[in-house]
Amino acid sequence: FTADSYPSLQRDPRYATLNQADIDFFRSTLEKEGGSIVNGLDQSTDPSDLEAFNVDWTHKYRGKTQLAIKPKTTEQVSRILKYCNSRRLAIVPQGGNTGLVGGSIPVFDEIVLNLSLMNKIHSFDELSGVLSLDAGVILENADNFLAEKDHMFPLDLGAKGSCQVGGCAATAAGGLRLLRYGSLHGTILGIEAVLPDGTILDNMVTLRKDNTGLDLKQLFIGSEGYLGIITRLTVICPRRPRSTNVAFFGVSSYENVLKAFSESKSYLTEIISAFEMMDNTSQRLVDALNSTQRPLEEEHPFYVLLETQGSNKEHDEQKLNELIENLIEKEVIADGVIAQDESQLRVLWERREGITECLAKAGSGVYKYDVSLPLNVLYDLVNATKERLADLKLLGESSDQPVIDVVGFGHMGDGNLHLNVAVRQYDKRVEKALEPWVFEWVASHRGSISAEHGLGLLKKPYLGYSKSPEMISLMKTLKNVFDPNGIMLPYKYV
Ligand code: FAD
Ligand code: 2HG
Ligand code: ZN
Repeated sequence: FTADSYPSLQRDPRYATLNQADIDFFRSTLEKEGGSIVNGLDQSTDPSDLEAFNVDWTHKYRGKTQLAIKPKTTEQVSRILKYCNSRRLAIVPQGGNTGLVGGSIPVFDEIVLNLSLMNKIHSFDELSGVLSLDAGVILENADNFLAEKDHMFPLDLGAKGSCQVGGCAATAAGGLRLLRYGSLHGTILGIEAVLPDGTILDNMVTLRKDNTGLDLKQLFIGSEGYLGIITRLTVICPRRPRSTNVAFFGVSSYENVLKAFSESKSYLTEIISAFEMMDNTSQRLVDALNSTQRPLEEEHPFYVLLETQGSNKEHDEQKLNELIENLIEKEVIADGVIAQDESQLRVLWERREGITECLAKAGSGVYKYDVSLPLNVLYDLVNATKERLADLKLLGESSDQPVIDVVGFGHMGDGNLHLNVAVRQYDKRVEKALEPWVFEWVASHRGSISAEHGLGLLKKPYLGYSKSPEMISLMKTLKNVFDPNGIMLPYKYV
């Protein structure tokens, strides 16, 4: 995707075009305090240096920025935004660029404001578990830091080695253990953000409770950079569990996956930390690219990865074993294994966390739909999608059929399905067959068209399937209050 392939998207002429005086301003603002820029207007800059800022993780979207700015301090962010606002230069904030909805790269020539140099951990209070850090800290680095203090970051996801805590906050990322540790809307206690006019909003609260006026930080969590730049966060972090167990089940039907979920919650109550569902197609894709052996000998239509985290290994193992005996006895699961050590545990998680990467390598493109649905109809969407694509003769083995596979997996414990359609190459016929059909299907089953990945460019036209006209209108009013010149995240979100 480039903007040229969507004629309905036009560069907004109200935005200024970058010139040499702008570059001089950015350079003088940044370089003396350790920030940096990648300047495409300079003939000596290798065009490939800007490539990483212009292309998204899925390689579906490509922008044409001529400038990436990497500030080092909040004050620099403030001066840059103030300048861009006065000049009406459009901006796209960028964290680790792992987002899956085309939000983190420019559509046209927006300036990329990349947070990667703002990567300091500022403080950690071992008694309260409150961590204070820059937005550009990589999630895995934050968690490794906390591991040394016997704590953990309350969010974990497959992109942890690249995504930044600020990017996670900006997308309200959900991840693998939301069912246990809750949403970032609850665990982020404070935020420092810079508004488009340069105002620094210091809301770095370290208190669990703070009922003083409107909770403005919540507007930034999940705002995808639409209202301003998140520069710092405070996060409440739980103790690292002393015992973690992982089981992997083969299940004969989706109905039995639902039963297994209900029984697991009832047996494991306080120690359940993840319940992830995967269909067999997803596991075949993992087999094709992953050298590790399948955990279960036979193939099953569905698989479940179940994790417990607690403080007493013996107690947790006993509970898990009892659950498995019960599930096998009732024929809810067909087969199952429990990881016996840390390396087996990692192998089992790789079967789940590796799906996205394997999908990306299955063909030359993937259409991704991240939706919330009532659990009883969650997998019906995958079946309905397969039927539709087969009826339209788009799914099949011949090389003129663009769709290779339709895959369903996700955070079952949170009612979150990841529907993925892997294609030999991106194809307008597939896109037309799926959009807005998928969103209509989701809305008609009272679901949400974005469970955790956000709206970005992909879902902007479809927000009306999940939000009423009154709510969308209020969002636009708020946008005008925060960003009257509309310099942040143009062409996307709402
Ligand atoms: P980016 O991709 O750089 O940006 C995302 C959006 O936030 C963009 O709109 C950008 O403009 C904005 N933004 C970024 N930083 C800031 C900031 N400091 N201030 C304001 N706006 C900002 N998501 C889940 O929810 N759960 C998962 O389990 C999950 N697993 C993933 C697994 C893989 C392999 C991959 C590739 C992605 C996965 N994601 C998942 C997608 C998810 O959205 C991101 O990984 C993460 O939240 C984005 O962080 P980032 O730093 O890469 O942000
Ligand atoms: C996950 O849960 C991520 O692994 C990515 O949210 C989902 O690839 C996807 O569709
Ligand atoms: Zn996910």
